Amino acid sequence: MKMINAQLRHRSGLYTLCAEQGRFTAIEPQHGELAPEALALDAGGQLVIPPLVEPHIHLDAALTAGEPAWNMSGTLFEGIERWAERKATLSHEDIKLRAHATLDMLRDHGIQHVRTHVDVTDPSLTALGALLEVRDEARDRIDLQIVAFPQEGIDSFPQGRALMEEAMARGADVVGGIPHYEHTREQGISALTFLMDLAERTGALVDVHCDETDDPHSRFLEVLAEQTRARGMGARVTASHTVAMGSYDNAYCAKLFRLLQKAGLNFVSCPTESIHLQGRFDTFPKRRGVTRVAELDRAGLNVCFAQDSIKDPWYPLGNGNLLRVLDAGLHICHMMGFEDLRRCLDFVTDHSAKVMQLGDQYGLEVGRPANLVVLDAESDYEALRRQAKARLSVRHGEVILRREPERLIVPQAART
Ligand code: 17E
Ligand code: FE2
Repeated sequence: MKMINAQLRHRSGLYTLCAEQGRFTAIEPQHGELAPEALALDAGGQLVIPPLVEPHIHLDAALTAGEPAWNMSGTLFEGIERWAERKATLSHEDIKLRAHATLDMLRDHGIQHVRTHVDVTDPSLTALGALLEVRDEARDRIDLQIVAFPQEGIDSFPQGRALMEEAMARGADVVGGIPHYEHTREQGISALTFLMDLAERTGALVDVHCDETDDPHSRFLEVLAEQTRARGMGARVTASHTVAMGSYDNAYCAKLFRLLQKAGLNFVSCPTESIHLQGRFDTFPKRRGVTRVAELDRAGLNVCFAQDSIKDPWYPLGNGNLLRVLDAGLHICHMMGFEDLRRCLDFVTDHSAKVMQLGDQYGLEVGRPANLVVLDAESDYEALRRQAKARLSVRHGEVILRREPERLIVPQAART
C-alpha cells in the first residue's frame, strides 16, 4: 500500500505512508502536494489517523431494545431486568447476527479495535460461545477483545464464580465485574478480590463496571484502585463508568485521586449512556451522572470515551458513530476549551488503545500493522465540529471501506 498527501495530527506538511505485507515500511514528509498516482491511495490533504477504538460496548445486547419490552423508567436496574427477559430467549445465531451487524456499523465509522462485554451470568454461556466465534470471523474487519461480564453479579448470582472461571477458560480476554450491583458492600469487595485473583492467575486484563450509580456512597473504585496498586497491575486494569465519582464530594475525591495516580489504572466514560441512565432519582437540580473526565485527564490518568450501547435495554439510540459520543462527552464534561478541542481525538484513539493494551499493534509507526483511517477533515477540531466521516479505512494494508463524498443538489431557484 502507498498513501500520498496525508495530513497527520499535530504535524505540518503532508506525508506519504507505505506498507508491505500488512505493516508500515515508511512514513515520510513530502515536499508539497503530490499529483495523483495510479497505484497510490490519495488522502487529498485530509487527516490520516490510526483507526478509532471502541473500548466499551455490549455486543450481546445490541439491537434488542424493546424485545420483549422497553425500558420505561430509563434506569440501569430496569435495563438489567429487561435484559434478563431477553437473555432467556437468546440463541447462538441471534447473537451472531446482531454482533456482526453491529461490528459492521462500527467498521463503517472507522473503528477497527473493539472491546465488548459479554454477559456470563447465564448457565449456558450462550452469548460467550457466539462471541468467541465472532471474534475469529471478524478478524479481517476488527480486533475484538471479550470481557467476561457478570451482569447479575459474581457473589450474588448462583454459581457466579464458577461461570467467571469457565468463561476465562473458554477464551475470554478480560475479567469483568459489577461490584455496585452485588447485594452488599461486603459482596462487592469479595467479588472484586475474586476477579483480581482470577485475572492475576490467568494473566488476563481487567475491566470492571464500577460504581455505575449516582449513589455517592458507592466507593468500589477505591477498592479496585488499591488492589491494582498492591498487585502492580497498573494499566492492565480499567474502571468503566465510575459515575458515582460525579457525586463524590471534593474532599473525598482529593484523597481518592492520590490513590488513582499511584494505581495507574485506566478509565472509560460512556457519556451518552450515563446522561440517559443516571440522574433518574433526582428532580432539580439534576446531576449529570458522568465521571470526572477532565479532572482525571488533568491528573495525568488515562481516560477515554465509549458508546456502551447501540439500541439495547439500556439505551435506545446509537449507530456506531463514536464522534457523536465524543461530541456529547466534551459538552457534558465541560471540555470545549481550545486545548481539549485540538487534541480531542486522543479520547477515541490513543487513550482507548491504552485501555485495550494494544501496545505496538496500534499507531502510525514503521513496523506496526498498516491500519489507518482517512477522516473527512484536516484537524481534530474540524473532525469533531463537522462530525467527519471515515472516507477510507485501511487494515493490514488493504482497503476495507471506501466512502464517496455526499453530493447535495440545490436547484437554481433555491439558491441565494
Ligand atoms: N449493563 C450495565 O450494567 N451497564 C450498562 N451501562 C450496560 C449494560 C449497557
Ligand atoms: Fe457497559
